[in-house]
Amino acid sequence: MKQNTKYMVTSGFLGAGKTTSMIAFAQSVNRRYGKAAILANDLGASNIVDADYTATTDVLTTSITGNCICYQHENLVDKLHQLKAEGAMVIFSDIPGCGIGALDNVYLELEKREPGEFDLMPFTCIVDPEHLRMIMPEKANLHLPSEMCFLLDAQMAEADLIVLNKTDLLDQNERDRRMAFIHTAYPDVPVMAMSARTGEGVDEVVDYLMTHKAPARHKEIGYGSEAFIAAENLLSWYNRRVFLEEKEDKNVDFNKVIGDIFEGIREGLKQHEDNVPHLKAFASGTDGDFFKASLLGIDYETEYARKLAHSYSALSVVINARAAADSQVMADIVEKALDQVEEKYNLKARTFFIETFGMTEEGKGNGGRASRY
Ligand SMILES: Nc1nc2c(ncn2[C@@H]2O[C@H](COP(=O)(O)OP(=O)(O)OP(=O)(O)O)[C@@H](O)[C@H]2O)c(=O)[nH]1
Ligand SMILES: [Mg+2]
Repeated sequence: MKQNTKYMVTSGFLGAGKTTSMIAFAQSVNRRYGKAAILANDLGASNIVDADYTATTDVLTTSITGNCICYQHENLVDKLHQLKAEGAMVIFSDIPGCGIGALDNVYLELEKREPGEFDLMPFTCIVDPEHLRMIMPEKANLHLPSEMCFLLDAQMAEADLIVLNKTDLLDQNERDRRMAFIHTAYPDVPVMAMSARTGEGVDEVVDYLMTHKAPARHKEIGYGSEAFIAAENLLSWYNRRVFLEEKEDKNVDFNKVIGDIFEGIREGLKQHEDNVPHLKAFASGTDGDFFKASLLGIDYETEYARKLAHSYSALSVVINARAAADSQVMADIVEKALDQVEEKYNLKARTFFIETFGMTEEGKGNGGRASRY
């Protein structure tokens, strides 16, 4: 009997490791089951770090931009068919933004409108052990608005499977403490642990996903509630592609340039008492040389998934910020950080793409307000 294509959505908070996990899952499937694919989803028109980064891997990949897959069903189904036609037997995708609502908007819609077309794997929430401390009894202050706690909780409550990620950062005691908390808080949801970075526990999660089906039943998690809107109101998106060129055509170490841009943004956010759950940058050089960095908040070190192996006299850099800051404030902070590196490294910056918007900001769509005059 011909097997249906399996499909899964990962949810989770900003920077929890959804993209890294999908890559690890897909590589595990490729190695042990058959062909996997990733459908990377993000908000904004284009110039998305996650899509560029995922495309550097050996995994079959495509992306959906513009809006969350929750709100573009036909487009989602078209992309799934396209990946299926390219031989994918398992497809992983993620949801951007608040990270909730895909159970109703994706799983239940697929069951209703494309019954039997895709085998839905457990709806999986990826959890960052650091973020989790915000809602554990210690109520850790990570310099993020308290409204974010609603999202962390709702994401886990909505899931068919909770995966505690980044176990490489935890000792046994810290790991046990978090697993015990999740078990107690969400007693009906299975919990597993892994490190998408080192691969520890990834095959076990994939085996679970490959052998279980999503119940695909509505859960009441406060989607659209006042608490949800309060959290959504605080998040903003920033996407930019900027071409940085050394004015005298000299080679520059762009690892340092982008590192300095991140430090400038960190300083600006600190001054405004704002934060960025996930700031990302991607740049590609020649012959597969590329750069990818993440900053998961002003209090943490910048993480490098990859640094450039060579110097360049010019490079196109994609910067994405998923911030807990006003969109205009965020835009001004990035502008200032770019001005500083232009000066320091004798660069000329040309911006080819920029967009910035609050998640709920009026005017974000392509519509206006009727004139009263
Ligand atoms: N130590 C460690 N870091 C990880 C692990 N998984 C992901 N990361 C890092 O966490 C950061 C964020 O990972 P992403 O996969 O981009 O997270 P995400 O959930 O896709 O982020 P958004 O799409 O912006 O919400 C990156 O620097 C990753 O390298 C892990 O298992 N261990
Ligand atoms: Mg991602």
